[in-house]
Amino acid sequence: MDVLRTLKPTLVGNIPALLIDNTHASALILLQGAQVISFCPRQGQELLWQNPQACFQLGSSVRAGIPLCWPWFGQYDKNPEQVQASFAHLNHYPAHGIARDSLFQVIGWQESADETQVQLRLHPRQANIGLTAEMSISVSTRLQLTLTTTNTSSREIFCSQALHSYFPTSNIRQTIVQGFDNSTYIDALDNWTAKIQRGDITFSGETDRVYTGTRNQSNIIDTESGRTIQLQTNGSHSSVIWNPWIEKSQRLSQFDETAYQTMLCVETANAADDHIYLKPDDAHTLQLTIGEPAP
Ligand code: TA6
Repeated sequence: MDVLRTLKPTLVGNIPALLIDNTHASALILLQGAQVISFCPRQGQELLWQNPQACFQLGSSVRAGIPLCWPWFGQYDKNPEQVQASFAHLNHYPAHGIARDSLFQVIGWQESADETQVQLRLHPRQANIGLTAEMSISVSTRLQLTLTTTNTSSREIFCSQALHSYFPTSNIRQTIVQGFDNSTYIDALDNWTAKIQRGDITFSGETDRVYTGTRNQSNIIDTESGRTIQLQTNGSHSSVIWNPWIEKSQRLSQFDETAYQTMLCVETANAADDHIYLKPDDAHTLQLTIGEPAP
């Protein structure tokens, strides 16, 4: 890697990583899963939830930052039939797919006065997945992830995916998520029943919902601190909102049982009816931009 002023290779635990440090922000990216685990604007605070219980062990998924769910989201057998059929020939179906514990290669990097960019590519070790994933990450005053999935096979493939973003909050009970009013959601905690969201999303218990038909902007508002985190998306019309609350927190790996109080997941997805259809050589791009509103 040519020496760049703002991009340096490093290790987190035994996982190869990239540290980006420019005039706008700093970021830490695991090559495993192309997983951003920290993004801190120079003029602001860390925008991704920091998990003291996270384990950084090569080959095992890490509960922090923005895990990549690919080429299926969630439990494989809860996906649409076409997605399941596209990977029926595999013999291993980990939750949230195979990307988040797989090493990506660095295929490009650029720096300018405005941003530092890096491109990472996954060639799935099971060559017969038939897809490649490329993640472009741009660090400036905002963090931008662009995930491109390409069908490199000779067959049609259906897949689902999510950028499983963990965000910090002072107090989950004083946190709202704007941008989903009147959206339909599937409630994973109520037999996958379809419901309608009325007003802002608030949290008073375990929450695990797939919102479909969503628009491309949402805000996470920590009313206790007055902080807003803005999410802008392209190529996604579904979002997953998750907080494990008390009981599930006691069962989760890499998770302190009180941590539910200061985190939430707002996941930028192509899940449920918003899954992706790719003919041979087709590509789909999913983009997420995370930042704070201009002062
Ligand atoms: O995105 C929500 C969800 O599917 C929850 O059901 C919960 O399982 C969460 O992801 C975390 O999954 P993980 O496999 O990272 O523990």
